[in-house]
Amino acid sequence: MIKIIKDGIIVTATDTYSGDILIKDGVISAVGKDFEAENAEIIDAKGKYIFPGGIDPHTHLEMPFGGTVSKDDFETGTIAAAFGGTTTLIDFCLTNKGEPLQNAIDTWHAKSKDKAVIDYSFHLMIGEINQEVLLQLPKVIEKEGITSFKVFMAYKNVFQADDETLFRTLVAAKELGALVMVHAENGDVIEYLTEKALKEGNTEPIYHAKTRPPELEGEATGRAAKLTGLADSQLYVVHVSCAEAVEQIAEARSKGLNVWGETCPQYLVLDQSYLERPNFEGAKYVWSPPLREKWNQDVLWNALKSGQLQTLGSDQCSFDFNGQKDLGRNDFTKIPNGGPIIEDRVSILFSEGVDKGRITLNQFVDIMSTRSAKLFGLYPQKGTIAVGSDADLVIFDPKTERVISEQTHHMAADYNPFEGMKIKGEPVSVLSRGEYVIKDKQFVGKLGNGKYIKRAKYGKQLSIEESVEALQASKS
Ligand code: DUC
Ligand code: ZN
Ligand code: ZN
Repeated sequence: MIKIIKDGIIVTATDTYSGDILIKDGVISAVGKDFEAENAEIIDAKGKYIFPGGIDPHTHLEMPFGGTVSKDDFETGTIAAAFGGTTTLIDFCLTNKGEPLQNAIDTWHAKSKDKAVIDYSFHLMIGEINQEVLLQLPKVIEKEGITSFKVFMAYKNVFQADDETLFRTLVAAKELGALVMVHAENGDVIEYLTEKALKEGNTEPIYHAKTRPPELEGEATGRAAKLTGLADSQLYVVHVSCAEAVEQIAEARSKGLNVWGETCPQYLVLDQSYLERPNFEGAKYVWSPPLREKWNQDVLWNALKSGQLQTLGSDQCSFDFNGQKDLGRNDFTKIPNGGPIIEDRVSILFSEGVDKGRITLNQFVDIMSTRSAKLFGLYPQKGTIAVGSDADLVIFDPKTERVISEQTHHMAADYNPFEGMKIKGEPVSVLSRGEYVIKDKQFVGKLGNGKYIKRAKYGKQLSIEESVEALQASKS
């Protein structure tokens, strides 16, 4: 079936123009003016923006964490993502020390393949690195198309890896063509500060922030950046929350290092004072790194605008307030970290960023889609509007006004951290490979229609033909 999206304002990371998009066999087959075709479905997009589908580079769906499992899975999580204008996500596959990496990857395939309604891929956590792990990595890259590895510098005795592991991962990634991602906080010092806080009887949610000060994020970010320089490798710092970390990334980049940074909507619009909300409400706002003092928000926006930070991830890792967050009612260290963000990532960036004049429309597309496609080996199959690219498209009404609420969101979690926030702009329809997932604000997709995407190596773009081949291989 041929579809023609007519008279929309087409926006990419570089251009804005009005025109038509012709979709055939799931890909964009032409972009131009006044298209007509027999038997084509015509979609009127007058007055609407057409964006490439959003790419969320950072999610944790149905992930075991803190004695529980994150609430949104590949069904509710990808449906909510689609409502919000995201058509591809990259989820973190957690590994267990001493077990074959393939076991973890198989576990992640099993929980995603019959549920996802949009396309997805995986990053792989590296918790240890030894000869056995090194021997498995080429297969992870070649067979699975997993070209990004995640190292945790925090969560001592759970996920945390030491500096040797980080350095060896950086060296291996350089050789193999992968991007190393870090959760950058100094886990050893956090451990000391949390033990001290609990010993002194300080158990409320605000102590989560007080025991993870910004200096520890800045220190870990700087350390990871320096090790990257030494290994002549490449680094992507996830969920940057504060000025101290931005400074370290900017310094590394000024020296020409391949260091990239991501922030998240929560750090752009919420702040540390939310953790002090009464009746344990502060637990809804527990993330690691924690929310920071409000002035950091301007630093993060400026870093997105100036390009020192390049992407926006949701760090989607949702937990119910009742029954999950309250595991930590008497001890802030037991509050599962994270929140439901996946649905509002794109809208918040548009409303607070473009509508309020902090970033341009083209920067918005780059931050919410294109740059992640380029960094994570999805481009040009994903992340742009071009002939041959997947028809992953968002028809977006910039004029709608709405209020974010748990009452109307599509995530499974029982609260929304942005409750009551006024938002300008909303996706009206969302297409994944040419098929509607959201049509006129209604979900019309199908569970399992989302495809696993194998990604190209770092710095190496697949040609459109190679992308199509890879996609066909993943279908068979
Ligand atoms: N931080 C969170 O807040 N949640 C999931 C994992 C993480 O690092
Ligand atoms: Zn993290
Ligand atoms: Zn995360």
